[in-house]
Amino acid sequence: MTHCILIGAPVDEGQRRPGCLMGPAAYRVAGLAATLEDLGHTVEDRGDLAPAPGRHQTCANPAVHHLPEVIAWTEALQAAGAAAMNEGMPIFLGGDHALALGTLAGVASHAQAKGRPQFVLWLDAHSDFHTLETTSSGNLHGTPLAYASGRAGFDPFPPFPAPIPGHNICMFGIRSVDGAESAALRETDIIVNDMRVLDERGIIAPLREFLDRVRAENGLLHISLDVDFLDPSIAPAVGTTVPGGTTFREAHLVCELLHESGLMTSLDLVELNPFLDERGRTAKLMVDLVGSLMGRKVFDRPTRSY
Ligand code: HAR
Ligand code: MN
Ligand code: MN
Ligand code: MN
Repeated sequence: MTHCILIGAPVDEGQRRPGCLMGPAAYRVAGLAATLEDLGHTVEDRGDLAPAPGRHQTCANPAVHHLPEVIAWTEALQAAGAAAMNEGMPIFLGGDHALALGTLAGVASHAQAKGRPQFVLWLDAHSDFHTLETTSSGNLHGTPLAYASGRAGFDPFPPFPAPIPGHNICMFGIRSVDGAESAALRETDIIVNDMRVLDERGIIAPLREFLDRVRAENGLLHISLDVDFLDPSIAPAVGTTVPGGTTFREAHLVCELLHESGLMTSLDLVELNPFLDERGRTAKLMVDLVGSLMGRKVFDRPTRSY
């Protein structure tokens, strides 16, 4: 039984297609709390965060937009995330992926305080590895993993509290990486399981390799689930669809294995844009995936080690 702490993060400023701010409401309407309670967990919904108004930070890249607002979200989410980690498992209801600038900062500072290594599983079509200097879209939802890695190029942001070593970061589902991101990623030891890897090896073996390391090092595991990890044919409610994503069963299988591992300590649900949904099906699928992550199974066979 887990104490699940729902934290709404209606961040819409990290990209240019309005609607992600409706994400937290859509997860609530789709029955997230009841899904968790039916699985035997306790749920505490802390409502939606409302950050202090942005200040007046600027940066040299003129493409970057909504910088003060995103910095304000980052500060608010870092504080809320670090606090929630002491009390249960935070589930951050996004909101676009810029929210992970703050959630990663919050969980990493908590891990540092506990003297445990932080690991990150990034389930996404995109590598989100731009800095303020390299992004050409200026959309800050494309930057959180660069920030969490401690890369330079985030000057107006608070310094990332405890940069996460590349080898502790594992991406899954990747199929859209910009040139500057590729070049920067090659200089790291971040594990990039792009769709090519998953096509060749399947999704289980690379996932187990990573989870084995998290377990062996007694790590904390943050999972960041971007709607566009899923194929757009099953999850249309996202502004940045990329064909060739994971299937319904692949996604559930990842979640089921993660549950069996018992390793997840925090979770982001990001990029849901309910304005683009079809009768709530994407919101419902995301809630069902959280069900799998938190223990729902078709048949309750004795659990393997995983
Ligand atoms: N790399 C592109 C950019 O920086 C697209 C980033 C899209 N990111 C998300 N989240 N949708 O993964 O603009
Ligand atoms: Mn705006
Ligand atoms: Mn993303
Ligand atoms: Mn994405």
